[in-house]
Formats: sequence, C-alpha cells, structure tokens
Amino acid sequence: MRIGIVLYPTFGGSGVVATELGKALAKKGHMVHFITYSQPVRLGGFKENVFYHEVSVSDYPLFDFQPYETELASKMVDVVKYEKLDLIHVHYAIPHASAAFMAKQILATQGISIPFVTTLHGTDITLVGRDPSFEPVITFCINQSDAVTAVSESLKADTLKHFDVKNDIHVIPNFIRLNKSSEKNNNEEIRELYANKNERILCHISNFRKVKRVEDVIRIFAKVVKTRPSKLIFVGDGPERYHCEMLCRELSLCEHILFLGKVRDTSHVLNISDVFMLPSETESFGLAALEAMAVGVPVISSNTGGIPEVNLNGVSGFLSDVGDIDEMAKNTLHVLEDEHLHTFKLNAKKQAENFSLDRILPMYEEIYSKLVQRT
Ligand code: GMT
Repeated sequence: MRIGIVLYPTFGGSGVVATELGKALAKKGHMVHFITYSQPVRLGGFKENVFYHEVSVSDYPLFDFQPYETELASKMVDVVKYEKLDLIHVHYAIPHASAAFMAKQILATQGISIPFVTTLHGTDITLVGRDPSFEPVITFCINQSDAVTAVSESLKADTLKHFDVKNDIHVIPNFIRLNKSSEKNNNEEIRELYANKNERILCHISNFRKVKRVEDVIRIFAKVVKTRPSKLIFVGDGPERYHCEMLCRELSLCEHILFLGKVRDTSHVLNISDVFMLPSETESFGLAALEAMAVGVPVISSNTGGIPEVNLNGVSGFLSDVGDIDEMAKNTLHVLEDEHLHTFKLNAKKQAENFSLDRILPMYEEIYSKLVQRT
C-alpha cells in the first residue's frame, strides 16, 4: 500500500509512535510518506520505501498566527495526487484530522477518493481537545474519519464520555520494537559515569509539561535517597524544567540529580536505570514507561488513564494515586531492594512483550486493508 502518515515530528509520544509505525510498514514493503513540518526525530537516516514531505510554513507578515492547517491540507492534496497514496493516517487529532478532512474534500472534487484514519493519542482528547473552543471541530473530525483508533481502552472511554462520537473506536495499543530496545549492553562503564557502584539509578523521561508532575519525581527521590544511595537522571526538556532545577537546589539534591536535556536515543539511559518514574496527572498510555519496561526497567507510576493497562501493580512495578508521594517512595524502595529488583526487572520485560510490534502492526494493516478495499 501507499500510505501517508501525518504526525508531530517532535519527541512527544504520538510522533514516536507514528514514526516507528511508518518505519515498520516500510520494512514490510509498504511505501510510506511522512508529512510534517520538520524531520521526525526518530526517523534516522535513509530507509528503503520511506519518503519525507516537509510542510513549509508561511511567514507572511499579515499572519500573527501561521495557517499551518491550510498548508498541511495543501501538502496532503499534493502528496496524495502525485504519489498516488491509497490512504492517509493522521496521528493526534488537532489539527491533523481536520486538515485530512479538508484534503479529502478537495481531492473528491478532482475525482480522487482517499480514506483517512485518525489515531487519538491522549492530550488531543484529555486536555487540549476538551477545551470547549476545539470541541465542535474534534467531534466532527472523529465522526468524519474513515476509521478511528485510540491507544488505550481508557482513552476510548474518555473520548466517548467527552465527545458525541458516532464512529467506532478501535483500541490499538502502542507498541515497542523488542529486538532493538531489549539489546541491553550491561554497560558498566556508562553506568559508572553517572553513579557509584553502590548507588541505584532512577530515571524520568518526558517533555516536562505540568501534566507529567515532574516535581513529584524529585520529592519521591528526596525520600528514597535518605534510605538508599541513588542518583536520579532526567531526560527531556520543557516548561517545567526550570522549576524542577530550582526545587533540586532548594532541597540540596543537585549532586544526586542530573538533567541531560533532550536525547534522541534514550536507550543508553534506560539501559543503566533501575527504576522509571511516571507520576503523571493524566496519561492515556505511557509510552515512555513501556520503553523502559522493554529493557527490563520496572515502573513506579500513578494509576491514572491508560497506565494500568501497561504497568501491572506489584508485577512490573507499582501504581499509586496521583500525588501520593509517600506511597511512591515506599514502593520505589521496595523495588530497589536487592532481593526484589531482579524479579521486577524480569516481570517488566515480560509485560512489555505483550506490546511487541509483531503483535500490534497487523492491527493497523487490517484497518488499512479494509478501507482500501472499500474505496
Ligand atoms: O503528552 C505527551 O507526552 C505527548 C503526547 C503526544 O501525543 O505526543 O503523548 C500522548 O501520546 C502518547 C503516545 O500515544 C502516550 O503514550 C501518552 O501517554 C500521551 N500523553 C498523555 O496522555 C499525557
């Protein structure tokens, strides 16, 4: 098939899932055309069957706000027409689904029929999408999509609760490429760069938005480090990073906490970590937690949204109510104990196998085939 994938090219989970999906489809022989405003961070170098179409954003002085949706829709029309695409798959509803709807309508006037699939990822429904100013457009686009998928049962339930959706929503969980991420180097040399031999390593990877509650990670760590010598590694950047750095200083924890900033390939950090922290306010799935589990890192998380579908309480880690720092610290110390850590690591890896690419990819292909046959 010839598939157009519209995505955010950034470190955010929806962009990672869309890029990895496209790469996997290309490997299976599909022609994959990524459409977005800059090269997706996870795309890497040249790959057979993969093409990237950049949406150039106009900087005409009249525009205080650039008309990205219009430019994206125009690019989609062009790519569908000249690359003879069979379907478009958009990741994250805003504004990708409405741009796809517009492109579809324009193409219909030229006798070209193209179905589009919308994948809902999370904040497009749970935070941004629930803003009343977006609601009519999101509801319309979900209902106009030729197929709709959501990354967890929880996200599907949230969508049905908050929007007047008439379309079916297929739950297709996020996935992990196990063979790559499970190549654990056991690289003691790298580990020694960050921690002493007797120390455990906790890590958190995110875009440092409020919803991630990164300050909770620091407050949990402050309790853990009193009992067990440890280091905390932060990967990523975003609006809350500055506050977090201030909190580390305030709590005199700077010598124990490292902020690495944005890192393209997080596997090196995950490979040397003993526990992954995800205390989010809401989380439709928690791809970062799954990536950690895939290399045998147990997860201490909140029990919100789709996280319980990924992290199993007492098995691959622990879940607590949002903001329950005391319990999360207690659970972290439990996991880090010598007699428990190995079992939690094995369990985390085993649970991640339920989300292997081999199991999930056919679910998308089945939806694509049905739509293409219908057109
Ligand atoms: O919120 C983010 O971290 C980014 C966002 C995105 O769409 O890029 O993540 C959402 O989609 C991910 C991929 O499906 C999920 O793993 C995240 O749980 C979800 N984030 C939230 O729901 C807060």
